[in-house]
Amino acid sequence: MIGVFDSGLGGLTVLRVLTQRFKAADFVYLADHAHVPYGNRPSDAIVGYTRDCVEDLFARGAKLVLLGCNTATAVALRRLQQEWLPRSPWAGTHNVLGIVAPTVEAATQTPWAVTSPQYPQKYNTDTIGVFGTTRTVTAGVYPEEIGKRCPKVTVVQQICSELAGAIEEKQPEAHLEELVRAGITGLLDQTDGVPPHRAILGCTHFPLVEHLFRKHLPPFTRILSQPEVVSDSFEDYLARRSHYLNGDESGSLTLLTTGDPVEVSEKARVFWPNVPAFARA
Ligand code: DGN
Repeated sequence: MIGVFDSGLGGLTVLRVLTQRFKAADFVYLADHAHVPYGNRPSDAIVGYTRDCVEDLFARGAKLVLLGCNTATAVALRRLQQEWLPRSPWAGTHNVLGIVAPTVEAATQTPWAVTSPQYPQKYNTDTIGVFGTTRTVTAGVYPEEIGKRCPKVTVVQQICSELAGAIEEKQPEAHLEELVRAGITGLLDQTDGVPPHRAILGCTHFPLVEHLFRKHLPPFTRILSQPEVVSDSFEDYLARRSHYLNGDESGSLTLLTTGDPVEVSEKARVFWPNVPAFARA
């Protein structure tokens, strides 16, 4: 059984692709609506809530838990992996993974092969743009992780503070487009107008507006959307560590929330039109 955790519903974009890739595996998704949004909470609180939810998923039979949220990954993953898990009863048999590392791996994998007649002089520096929530951007995990793999790459980050909320509230497409355009303009203001070679959509809500990023970024900017890149990486990871799956998996999907399951099930349809109903954790 594989556990997927998120403070809210954005992780459903990743879960949906994972369930398509691993049809025989059992999945349990836990959303911490009792404490959402994590964005304006102190780091210790985010680490504590995330740990409680990971423990809950372990107790339900998941041996591997993916934090399907950039904010929780940015703030809590390292502390859980380094400080909590090794001293817990789950040490050695269970594991917790995040979604920043696989995204960075995909973004830095292949050599840059982009040239643009549009920017002949300036377009000679490798640049990765990162769009994310305030908390993810200020945590600085993307520049840090990209820097470890490719120190010469320039990382430009842009906070899109209202976009995740607007997507969740099903705001009109024109408003979402305005927010995406504002984000892209904010990023380009930092690069002298030169578009990045690659753009990381560093929030699990943003795949729902990937078409708007595509519309307003030039064709030579490669967009990295987490449901695909995280699922690719997860597939490689599990191929080498099948012991995290139990032998008797049946392709089940359980959706749980620490909030109100009726309200959450309704909201979840924004992310996955015929998603099964949530139950109370
Ligand atoms: N989707 C979450 C993430 O990937 O960081 C952010 C959700 C939010 O802050 N509203």
